[in-house]
Amino acid sequence: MIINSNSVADHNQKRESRHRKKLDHLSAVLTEEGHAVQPLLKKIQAFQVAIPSWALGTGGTRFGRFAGGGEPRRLEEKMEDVGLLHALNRSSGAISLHIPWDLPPDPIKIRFLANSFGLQFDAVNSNTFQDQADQELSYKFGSLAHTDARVRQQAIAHHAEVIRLGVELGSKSLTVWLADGSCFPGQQHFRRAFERTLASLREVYGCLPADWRMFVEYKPYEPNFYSTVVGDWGSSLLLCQKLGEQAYSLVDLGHHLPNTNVEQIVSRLMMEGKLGGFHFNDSKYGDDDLTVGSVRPYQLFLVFNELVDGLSPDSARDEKAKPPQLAWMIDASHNVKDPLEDLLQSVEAIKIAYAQALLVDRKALEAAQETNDAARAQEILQHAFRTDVRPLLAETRLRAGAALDPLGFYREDRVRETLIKERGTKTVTTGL
Ligand code: PSV
Ligand code: MN
Repeated sequence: MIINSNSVADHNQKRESRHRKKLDHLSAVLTEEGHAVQPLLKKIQAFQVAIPSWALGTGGTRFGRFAGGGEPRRLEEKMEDVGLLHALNRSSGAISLHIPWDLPPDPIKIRFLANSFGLQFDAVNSNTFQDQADQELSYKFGSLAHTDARVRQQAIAHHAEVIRLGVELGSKSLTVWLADGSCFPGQQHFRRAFERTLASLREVYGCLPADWRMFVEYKPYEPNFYSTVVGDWGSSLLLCQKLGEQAYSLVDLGHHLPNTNVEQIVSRLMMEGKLGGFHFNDSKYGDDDLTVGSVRPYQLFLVFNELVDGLSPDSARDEKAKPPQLAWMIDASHNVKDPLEDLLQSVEAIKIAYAQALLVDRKALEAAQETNDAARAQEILQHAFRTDVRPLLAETRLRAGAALDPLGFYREDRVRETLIKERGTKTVTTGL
């Protein structure tokens, strides 16, 4: 299915006068507060969030999965879905593949198809947390950390293959998330498991092309419940520092124990020039993989507050503090919502938090911090957080030819119904 640009134009025309009123009001207020609106709009428009191929179908829990209809059955249809999202918001111009769930049948054709939807390939993801049907050795007791060198070699070879495919697609980074760990005290020797992981990762690192980056994701528990080899940002940072300058830590917002101060982790990793990117999602308990901003939008804003602070040239007190281009990606699972609606909401929430963080009066905040004025610091942050920036986002969409109200358009245009007609009601996407 392709979104008809005339229908988008009709949709926008019906809403434009209301939108203008809201934008004019907000622009006047922001200008009075000393913000330059056009540069703000430019920054918001340029912000793109990659969509993971595995979030396009209905996810599930270990108790069950309740699929909706019209879900993408293969890679080409997943790309078509990301193309739909991008046509509606012009902010989702990249897809991240998981190998072997998304083995490209013909990389040249797949690249051509991506081009036709205006999409790029974001990080490629390896998978050594499951056994595949044709796999010789099992990952039941780990992969890159396994006690058996043959299993480690198999996992290293898999990573080399993922990089090779990524090169063919034009991807520029590899994300490694390892399920390796233990379920019981005493099951695994912590130091030896870490050392084996480092040695294996060094071999994978050696396969990276010079212009690639490796992202090392951490997670405190699940599927292993007692210990995880790369369980926290400290372990990830340690590995990345030992691996070299192409290795960076990746922060998945759901991969922290309850009440962890994620924004402080973000600041520390940026300080060391080792923050590589994000997997955005929201949660109440842990790796819930809920819609971004649905449970804790203030935390999301605080994360962006650190990002904007760290990315601004003024705050870079030395060269090391300037991180390279960060990778922004959603990593969510949709159990009860239509995945495409959920993703539209997530992208919007991310961009709202970014836009609000751009409004923080950094000089005033620094002054409040230096004088230990906690009340003033809170007022400054919450003033930005409570500003309704949605007209700015809508304006960037209007200018880019996207929909003023992407979710509204999605429903009016009956996109899901069309996908069901094209693909059927009982479809299962690869990898879920
Ligand atoms: C693990 O929970 C994770 O966050 C990793 O990023 C995986 O690649 C992804 O989910 C999909 O299973
Ligand atoms: Mn993740």
